[in-house]
Parts: sequence; C-alpha cells; structure tokens
Amino acid sequence: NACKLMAKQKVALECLSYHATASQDQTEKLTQDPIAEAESYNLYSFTFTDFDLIDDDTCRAVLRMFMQCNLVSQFHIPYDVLCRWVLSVRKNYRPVKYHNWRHALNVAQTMFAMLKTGKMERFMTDLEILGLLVACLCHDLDHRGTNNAFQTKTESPLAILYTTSTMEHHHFDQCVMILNSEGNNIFQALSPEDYRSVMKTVESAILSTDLAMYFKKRNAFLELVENGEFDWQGEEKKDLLCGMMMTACDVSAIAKPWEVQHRVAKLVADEFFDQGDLEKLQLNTQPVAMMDRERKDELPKMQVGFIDVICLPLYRVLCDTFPWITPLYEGTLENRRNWQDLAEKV
Ligand code: 5BB
Ligand code: ZN
Repeated sequence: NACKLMAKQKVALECLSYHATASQDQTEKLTQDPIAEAESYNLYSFTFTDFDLIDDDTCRAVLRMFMQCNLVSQFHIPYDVLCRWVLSVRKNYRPVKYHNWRHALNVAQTMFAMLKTGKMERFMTDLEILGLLVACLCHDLDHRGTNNAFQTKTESPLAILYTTSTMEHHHFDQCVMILNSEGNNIFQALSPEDYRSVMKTVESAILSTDLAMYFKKRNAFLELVENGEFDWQGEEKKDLLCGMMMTACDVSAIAKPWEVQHRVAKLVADEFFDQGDLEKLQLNTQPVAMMDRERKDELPKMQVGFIDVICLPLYRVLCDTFPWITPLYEGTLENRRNWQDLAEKV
C-alpha cells in the first residue's frame, strides 16, 4: 500500500502540472454567445459529425443539448458555471489523434440522439439523463492515446493505482476533480441525495466504457432482454442498460455514413500505431497487429471483426428492444459491407 500511495502522489503531481480549468475571460465570452438551434448542429440525427464544427461550436453544441433536455432549468445549473465546466472539460482532453474532446462530443451527441430520436428518455429520469450526458463528455478525460494494457506493461503510476479498468478510473477521477474546482460544479444546487445519485450514475457509466466490463456485463443484459424485460426500472437493471448505452455511444463512429466512418477509422488506427511505435521503442516488444504500422493493410479485415464481435451484436439486441435506434444497426451493416469489399481487394 506504500506503493499505491507513491503512485497516487506521482499521478497527482503529474496531473497538477497539466490540469487547468477555464479562464474567466473565456467563460464570459461563451456565456454571451448566442446558441444556435439544435437542428443547425444536426444534434437529433445519428449521422451527426463534428468535422464541420469549429472549436467554439463544439461547446455551443454541448450547451444546446443540455438546454434541449431542460437540464439547466430543472437542476438550477447557473449558466456561467455550465459554460465554465464545458470549457474545463474540453481543456482536460489531450490533443491525441482519436481519444480527444471531439470524440467525447460525438459520444455525448449519440447519447442525446438515442434518448431523444431513439425515444429512450422514457426509461430514464431527468437526473439519469444529466448523469449520462456528463459521463459521455467526461468518459475519456486526460486520455494519453494508450490503452490499459500499455499502462500495465509500462508499470505506469496509474496502473499501480488501479489494476483493473486503469484508464477508466482515471477518467472518472478527472471528472470529479473538474467538478470540485472553483466555479465548475454543475451539480451544486442538487440535494445531497440527488448529488450522490448522479455521481453514482456518472461513475458507473464511465467505468462501463472499459470494453472488458462490456464483455462481463453483456450476458446479464442479454438474459434480461430474453426474459422480456420492458420497464428497466430498479438499480441493477438500470445500471446494465446505462452500461450498454455507453458502449453503444462509445463505438458509434462505426455506424456513421461511410465517408465519416472511413476518416474516423484512420484516426483510431493512427493512435493505435503511435502506441505500437512506443512499444517497439520503449519496451522493445512487437505490438499486436492492430497497433503495428507494418500491418496497416489488415485494417479493413480488423474493422469487420470489430463490427461482428462487438458492434453488430450490441446494436442488434438494443434495436430489438428499442426499435427507434435502428439507424445505428443499419449504418453499421452498411459499413461492414464497405470494409468487407476493401478486405477482399487486398
Ligand atoms: C478490440 C478489442 N481489443 C482488446 C482487441 C482488438 N479488438 S478488435 O479486433 O475488435 C479491433 C477494433 C481491431 C482494430 C480496430 O481498429 C483498427 C483501426 C478496432 C476498433 N476499435 N475500430 C474502431 O473503429 C473503433 Br471506434 C474501435 C474502438 C477503439 C476504442 C476501444 C475502446 C472501446 C470501448 C468500448
Ligand atoms: Zn471513448
């Protein structure tokens, strides 16, 4: 445990030098910005992409989603606190190729579209909706472009601190740290009971974005569905549902129109290759195929595998239960055809 303490100190020091919240100037500016309507950002569509948004618009789109869910009025979130919090969250993403702020925005938008267009909000309380949107925006905070296995292999302080779901625990820690920063607590007006409840939702949702957790919980979820579950109320059932929704949103780039999916897959691959380079250089080890630049020709085949093993089964069962989210399934199927075609050309 002395070891863990040391690790915690190291992580804290490292984060102190990096961490910062939004400035007053920046916050005031955003507070005074007019926020365009949801349609102009395409927020209700499963085909949303951030590609055409300038940086300022990414924050405005987030504010618009909070307003469309009535969260600002419902939970008495002071508007300047909300603006500061959004800017602080953005600031605590690193400029890595894929796991950056724009990925967080895309994940949050898919959650928004699933709740609204997908009509899943009827199964959630407003407090749960607040928790889910916050979780999506925070779920990859301070990602370094390397995965859990890399933390373990390099014996990083984070891996010593958290042996399982290493990065996901860190993302949640960062989320809490931002909320606890002066003028950033969007939950400040909540009753102690609601506060505990929303933090529980956020924590569980962020931890469920570890793919290992998805595989662990998938069967329990399938069992509920097979037994004809329809109301999804009760702590355990709700938790399972939220976890599946988080994964569905996290991988939703796979369901986008082909041009978007193709571009995003390149970003994912580039980040994986960077980790592979680090493994070759720092650890003197051969990276797995997915992270090996020399094997980039295998990308289409790997995407087909990713779709078949993770994405389609998840979207299939979710669509059977919540038919209004079918565009996620259809889009993924379409992309599978395209990746399969490319795989056959190699
Ligand atoms: C994924 C699980 N991993 C432990 C081993 C590799 N697989 S995979 O074979 O399904 C795979 C997935 C292989 C290659 C991949 O991308 C090559 C560019 C992917 C892949 N992963 N493709 C994607 O488009 C996306 Br999006 C992802 C997700 C990357 C983030 C991983 C965390 C997901 C949390 C639910
Ligand atoms: Zn993510």
